[in-house]
Amino acid sequence: MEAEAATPFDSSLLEDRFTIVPRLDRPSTYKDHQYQGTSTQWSSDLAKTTTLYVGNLSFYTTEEQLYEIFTKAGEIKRIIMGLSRNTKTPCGFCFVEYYTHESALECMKYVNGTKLDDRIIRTDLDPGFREGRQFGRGRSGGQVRDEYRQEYDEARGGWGHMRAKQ
Ligand code: GTA
Repeated sequence: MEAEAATPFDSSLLEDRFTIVPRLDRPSTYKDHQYQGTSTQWSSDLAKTTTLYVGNLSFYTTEEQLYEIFTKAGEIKRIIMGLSRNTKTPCGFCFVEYYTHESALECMKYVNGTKLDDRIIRTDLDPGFREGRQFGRGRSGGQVRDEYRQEYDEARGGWGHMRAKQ
């Protein structure tokens, strides 16, 4: 009897199975340095929050586009656009408030990491919006991380502020 030819081993199957995928449904280690409570309070606020911070947005993404994508995770109470402190124009982030904590968790699982205006957006659980938090805290009025950005990013205002000064 003739031996059956062995099926060639496809190593890519192994890679697919064992690649470690970052968990997108967990909050980051970020803590707002202007938050008034302790780290424990921050964590317990996150455990029941209905609010998300959304980062890596294009400066050109509109509130209407945000409603369209974030409504997939649940009914939205309000969206607060992140604005440059100086120009009062969008600077690449926003807060999304849902009616329920479950919607916020759904958003972390299914909207986090998706593409909007060709950018991978990042959502993070947030203890809740307070007046003033909608403004960038960078020296130029935009987001702090944009000041340190090394690469040119047209959809986020071009060069980072610090780089532009070099
Ligand atoms: N829930 O991840 C987040 C998040 N981020 C990044 C900003 N916000 C967030 N909220 C949640 N999760 O209301 C919120 C803030 C605020 C609004 C705008 O968005 O709570 P911002 O981005 O302009 O300012 O916030 P923030 O958050 O204070 O800046 P960040 O990135 O944490 O920076 C803190 C410190 O680290 C600063 O002292 C800065 O000098 C330094 N730093 C930051 N990035 C770099 C870098 N790449 N290199 C060197 N130093 C850096």
